Amino acid sequence: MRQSLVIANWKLNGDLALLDSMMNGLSSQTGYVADVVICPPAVYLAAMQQRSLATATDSFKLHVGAQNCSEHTQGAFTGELAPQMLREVGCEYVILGHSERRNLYAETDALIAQKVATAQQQQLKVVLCVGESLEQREQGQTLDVVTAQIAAVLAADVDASQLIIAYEPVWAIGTGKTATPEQAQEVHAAIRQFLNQHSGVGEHIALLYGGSVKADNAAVLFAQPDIDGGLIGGASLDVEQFRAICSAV
Ligand code: G2H
Repeated sequence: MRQSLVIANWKLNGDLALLDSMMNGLSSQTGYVADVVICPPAVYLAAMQQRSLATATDSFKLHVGAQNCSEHTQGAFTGELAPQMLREVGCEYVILGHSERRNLYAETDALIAQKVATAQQQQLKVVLCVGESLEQREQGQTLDVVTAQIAAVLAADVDASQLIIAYEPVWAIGTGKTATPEQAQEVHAAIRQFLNQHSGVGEHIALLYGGSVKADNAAVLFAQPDIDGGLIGGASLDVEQFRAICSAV
């Protein structure tokens, strides 16, 4: 059975007060089917790990994730965070290849592949983000773009079976425009088929949808056969809304 996951990507938002209210709000309810991961800004990771341990019960634990990491494990790289440092403060997951990293920080497929390889070598579970721009979708290039982004990572020294892939159409990120369930399912099915053909792992790895997921559209997206959960930005900053999304899997 594939892992179901709901991952909060806080981006450059939130503070310790939100961390407390989010963790209290989520842990006061039980019965989530999905594993729930919070990826706050990196300065809050250690605090989150302490709170996660304090609020964990036999049936529920919040998992800690980072939004980025270095492709290096040490050295003269001012401002960078190495995967094993993230591990040491409790991170299990790391988001890599987010379109904001690709577009605002000029991260290339080659760099992202290096980051994935290093992160996996340091035992982080990688959430690899892929997705097309509006222009690429309108030109019918969606599947080519998405599979090329995945192929670049598979060409590196990575364990495909340990990847989690998040399909995030760039035109749906933070815009309020969500892909329709049919559009999302079509791409997820194609990604699964591509992974089957190239690594034989398509049936086993979790594929998440991201891009303006909210409490009122989560259930119908998560009901699609190839969507195993979501990567949630804006709506993960609201305790009640995020809790409803976690319960929609
Ligand atoms: C896409 C998503 C989270 P939002 O970036 O990764 O953000 O839900 O705000 O579109």
